Amino acid sequence: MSAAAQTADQAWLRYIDPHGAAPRLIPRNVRALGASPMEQSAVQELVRGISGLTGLHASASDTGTHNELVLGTTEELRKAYPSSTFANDLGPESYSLAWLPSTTASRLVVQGGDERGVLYGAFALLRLLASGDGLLGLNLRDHPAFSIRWVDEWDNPDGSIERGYAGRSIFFEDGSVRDDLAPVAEYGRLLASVGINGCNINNVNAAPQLLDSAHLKQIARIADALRPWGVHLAMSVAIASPQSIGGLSTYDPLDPAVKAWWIAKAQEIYELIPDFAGFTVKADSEGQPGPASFGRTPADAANTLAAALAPHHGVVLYRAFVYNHHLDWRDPKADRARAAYDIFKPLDGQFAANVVLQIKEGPIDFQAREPVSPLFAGLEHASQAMEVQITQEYTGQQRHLVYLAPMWKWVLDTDLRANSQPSPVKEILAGKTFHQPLGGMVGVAGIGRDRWLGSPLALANLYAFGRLAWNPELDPAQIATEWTQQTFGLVDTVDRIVPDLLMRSWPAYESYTGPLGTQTLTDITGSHYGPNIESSERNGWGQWHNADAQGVGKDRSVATGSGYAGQYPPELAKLYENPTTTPDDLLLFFHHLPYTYRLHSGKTVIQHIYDSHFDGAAQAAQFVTEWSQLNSRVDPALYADVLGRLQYQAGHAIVWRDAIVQYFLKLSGIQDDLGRAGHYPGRLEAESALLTGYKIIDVTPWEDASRGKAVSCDAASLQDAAQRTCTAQWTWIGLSGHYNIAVQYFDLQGGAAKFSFRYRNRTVDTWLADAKLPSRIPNGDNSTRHIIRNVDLQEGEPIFIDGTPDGPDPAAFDYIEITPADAPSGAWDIYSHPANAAPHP
Ligand code: GCW
Repeated sequence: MSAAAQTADQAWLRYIDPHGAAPRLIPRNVRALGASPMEQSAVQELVRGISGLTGLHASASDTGTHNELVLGTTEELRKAYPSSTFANDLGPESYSLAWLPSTTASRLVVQGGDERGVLYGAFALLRLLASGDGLLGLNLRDHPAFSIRWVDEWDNPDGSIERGYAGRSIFFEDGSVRDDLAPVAEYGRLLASVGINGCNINNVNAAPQLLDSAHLKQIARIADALRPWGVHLAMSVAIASPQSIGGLSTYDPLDPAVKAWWIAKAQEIYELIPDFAGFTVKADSEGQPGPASFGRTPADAANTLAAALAPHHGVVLYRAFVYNHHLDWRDPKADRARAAYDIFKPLDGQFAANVVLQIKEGPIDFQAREPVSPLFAGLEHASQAMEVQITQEYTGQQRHLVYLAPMWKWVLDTDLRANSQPSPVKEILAGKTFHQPLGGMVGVAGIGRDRWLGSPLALANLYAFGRLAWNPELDPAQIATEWTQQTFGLVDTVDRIVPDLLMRSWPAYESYTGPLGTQTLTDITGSHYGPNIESSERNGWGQWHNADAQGVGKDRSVATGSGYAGQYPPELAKLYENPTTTPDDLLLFFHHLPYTYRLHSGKTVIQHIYDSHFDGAAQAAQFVTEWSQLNSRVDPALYADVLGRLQYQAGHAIVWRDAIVQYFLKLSGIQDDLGRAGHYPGRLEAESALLTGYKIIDVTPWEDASRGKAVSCDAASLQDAAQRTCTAQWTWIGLSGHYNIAVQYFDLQGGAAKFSFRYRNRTVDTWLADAKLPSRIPNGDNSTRHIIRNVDLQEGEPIFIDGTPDGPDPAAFDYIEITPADAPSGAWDIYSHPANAAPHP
């Protein structure tokens, strides 16, 4: 059985125009003046795109006609049309799109500053067509803001992907490069279409063997597949390689034999891959070996690699993600957020010219909200790239819709006021602020074989990353619209609703996870997915929020805290030093404050926590309603796929909401002004039901279950081998009427437990707990909501949940919640309709 091919058409390169809204006035003969692979890719893409979008036949031609699309570099165009004038100042990777003045011919020209510029110009033209813009009078030129526009893949040789949520690697399997690299070429198309020019193919926790000769030969094939799309291959390297695979007795970066080893290795790589982009390095971080073992600095290590790559024009992207994960949480001065600046600032000026410091956007680790890393302003003598995550490690792992472009844009626009001058991050990265030669953006993509990112709408993040790395001035909403137009075609309503959902998604996610800069509040020592508030406390990992009975937040002020605020240039340092001037959304990142502290919004901290979580979950419920309006406007399979995901998200947002709300209610002892916290009308706890077979369990962490408890049907609790099902029973004492019944159950990894809702001797609904969610024990990673709609209940009648375990999955569940069926959207979440239910007496 051959699996369906994985293609770029599954993402945004679809070239569809369901309602004939794209302009048709475009030449359909496409001719490249040069024979280079990139120009040929451009021709191929234009033929494909124009045919698809206009529904008319376009073709590649070698000979000129009177009505044609001509592609070439400035040099090629000058030679072909000596009497015409062409822009003479197009730099590398830049392009212009314009009609060639002529009275006899209609010639649209894609001019590239180089061959890659031609390719980017072709994609820009297709983007215009897909957006419905006419091409009459077209005269446009563009150039990338940054030289480095890379994606990083954290793929391992065995085919697994660290923090990947879309299946297995397109590059590796079983320790080798895959035979079938067709998806790699398709990925190259996708990357080129948004101007990404580099792809680092392996995990920064680097497997040393990938640098051995046998693997390098295989990896050269990957570079071959990417090359026609202008994407340079890069690799993560382990600093210990000279010892671990080179047979040397040391990997001390200043040892002459080690230096020689890297020089020879670079030589070997460039013989196989002449356009190799360079190395990415994670060292002295999270257990990775590094120069510290020899008393050497990151600059020593980076420069040794840089010297080996320099003759070949390669670069070293050295990650500033270096920190001690054995910090003492009792020490108020200890602070992981300080690490990058403390380690790298003193080295400023010591890095070779082809070293780029790769700095995560915030000082911790891709949380739902963090301040911008102060290191961007701290390094005045080094090129810098900002690392962001496209793969949603801490932002819902692609099961939640979270469009990250607004977050990235906020970082790019943040003015750090270095030396009290305007210095937005985007200008620092462009090398403008400190006059540096290189710089840019790196996105950890995590693409895999499951339709690239698994979730269809998550692809907007990959698209937006490329667009912002090309031009950080672009508006995330505009990018969302572009992506929607290309993905769905020009379809009324779709072009309004999809961008709207995307734009609201990050604020919603932030609202129902970690508020006010407390970071994500997820399980940071495990899945990084569901809620687990204390997992960040009392351990050395340093993602502390320091919540206690009086207040919450980490004091990072200079006066009384860790001093992190003082790492910013003076104007920002002053702002963050004091709670009254710190923006609300970062407040608890910088300050430990009482729950009763008043925010700029006028609310207390605790009331904000309650409100934001109820609002965020209500937003997620609305996403379902909004998407439902697109039924019959988008492809049915896609519609159903996204609907299922948004429904899941709405349910999981409630898990998040309830976990955070009940945790802080208990810890603070302060009631919710609106009376919601701790009160869930219509909710019938499993532990209060009449149980047959089911046993009451404590869920860990307690906040992940309603009131901390659930029921579980493990084999031992069943009375005899023949009995396979456990039952929970309640009596409905509310009014007779039609209700929706939400069942909150735990869908554990491994096994597919079966659940049924039964009443009046009839099984009304049955479903399997067969989703793939983290964790093998019942908790917030796998707590899932199933809704049975429109059930006619009579006052006083018994209702039942039956659970049949399967292997390691004990059909555990938390509660059911009964709400009137006619309540408006997000019905299960409406508090104005108490359902007057009561547990079994
Ligand atoms: O966010 C953390 C991830 C690790 C990752 C590390 C890093 C590749 O949880 O999986 O390791 O960051 O960025 O190096």
